[in-house]
Amino acid sequence: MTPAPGPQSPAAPDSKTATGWLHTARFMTTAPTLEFLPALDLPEIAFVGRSNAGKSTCINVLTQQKRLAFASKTPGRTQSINLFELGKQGVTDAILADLPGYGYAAVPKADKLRWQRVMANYLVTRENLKAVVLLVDPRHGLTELDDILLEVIRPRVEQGLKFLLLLTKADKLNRSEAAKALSIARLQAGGGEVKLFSALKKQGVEEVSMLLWQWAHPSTP
Ligand SMILES: Nc1nc2c(ncn2[C@@H]2O[C@H](COP(=O)(O)OP(=O)(O)OP(=O)(O)O)[C@@H](O)[C@H]2O)c(=O)[nH]1
Ligand SMILES: [Mg+2]
Repeated sequence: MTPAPGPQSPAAPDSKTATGWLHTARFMTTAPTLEFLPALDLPEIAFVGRSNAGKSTCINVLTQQKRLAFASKTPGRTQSINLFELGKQGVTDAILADLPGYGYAAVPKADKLRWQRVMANYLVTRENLKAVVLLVDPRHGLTELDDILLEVIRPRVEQGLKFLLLLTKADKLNRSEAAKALSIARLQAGGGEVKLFSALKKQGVEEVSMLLWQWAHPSTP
């Protein structure tokens, strides 16, 4: 039975509520492998994508903190999943997860394969995973590893996992390139959300913030 919309459904947030919520972010823990990740009963939103796609920068812009997530000096080398807590007045109500990027050419093959396994395991088994934000540089488009990731999460997306394909570094595109990148990405996102984002120009910050807020605060029937 579909519940009638009423006071139980959370109102769509205004952008201030959503951005203010993201600004409460604080470091929680770092885990080198899945066994070290704490089991949590809070909605978790994972940021994934190629090395250098702009994951850490995106998290820093959304949370308005310069160095919450580190942009690694040696990209692709980080083997850790970093968790950040969200929630006003110390009441944690959601988690952001910054995952190391994949596809960095200079990483030894064995390390690459190990990390790809860790990430696939994370995406398949993380019980409280509520949403995945896949960051893609639209100048490169989806790579083979991005496609594999989409395949890995597809069964969970079909079961309700939220998905956002975020086209980063939008400041590098002119209007027609941006429009073209959006329409291509919409075809590839399989019905998931697609948005343009620029950390440099703060483009998409409010839209993405509101989406994440809604995902973390679903209506209770
Ligand atoms: N022009 C422009 N550059 C950006 C933007 N976002 C990130 N960058 C740059 O892209 C580079 C990589 O950004 P990171 O945030 O470290 O990328 P990452 O996806 O976390 O990379 P890994 O940690 O290696 O997986 C940095 O030099 C950023 O300054 C953007 O919106 N516009
Ligand atoms: Mg990073």
